[in-house]
Amino acid sequence: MDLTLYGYWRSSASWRVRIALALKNIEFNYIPVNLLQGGNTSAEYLQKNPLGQVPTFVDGSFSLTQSFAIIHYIESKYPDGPLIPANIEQMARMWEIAEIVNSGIQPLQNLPILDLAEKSGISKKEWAQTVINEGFVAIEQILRNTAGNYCVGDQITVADICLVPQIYNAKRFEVDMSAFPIISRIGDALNLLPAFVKAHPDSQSDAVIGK
Ligand SMILES: N[C@@H](CCC(=O)N[C@@H](CS)C(=O)NCC(=O)O)C(=O)O
Repeated sequence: MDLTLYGYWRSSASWRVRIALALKNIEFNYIPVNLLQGGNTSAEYLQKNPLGQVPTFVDGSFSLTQSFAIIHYIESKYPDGPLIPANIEQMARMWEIAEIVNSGIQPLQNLPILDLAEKSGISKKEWAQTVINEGFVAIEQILRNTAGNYCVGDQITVADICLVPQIYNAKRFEVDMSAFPIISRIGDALNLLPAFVKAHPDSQSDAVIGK
């Protein structure tokens, strides 16, 4: 097997790539990078990922970082079971939702930012709840017009791939999900699907259950 994913069980960006691979039934080697023990800042790992983040995806001699770039690559190389709608308006809407998570929420609730917030006197929980709530209010509003079974109609897309890990984080930080009925309904439906079960943090070799 020539495909390798460097990830961390509870990293939402790694989780997105795992979901994409699972939905397309693509097998890969999984190499855990322990973020809590600084595995992402070792000299060896920084050669693969200069930002010192996960995921990193390696296909033979081709190495790639950034979950969206990786998912694009996977989608282009393995087009069966498309994760991006063919309809351009739906595609644009999908990226709109995905980017709210990717740019508007996830980077702001990353470990180093949570540490900074705490040093500035705002608890990690309050900070995370604020940024997740703001993003989810926007997404819930968009979903009122776009959702079918999933975020954009009935096709599972990159928007759903981003949403599921973000809901997990929202629950970790005790965000009141009753304000987000469509997000909750879609998340519940997706979490029952075998690909999402396979990609879940608790199913990974580096999972620390009960944390
Ligand atoms: N935009 C990047 C985000 C990657 C990212 O934020 N990874 C986090 C885990 S979800 C990470 O490695 N954090 C460790 C750190 O920043 O020290 C992507 O989509 O791949």
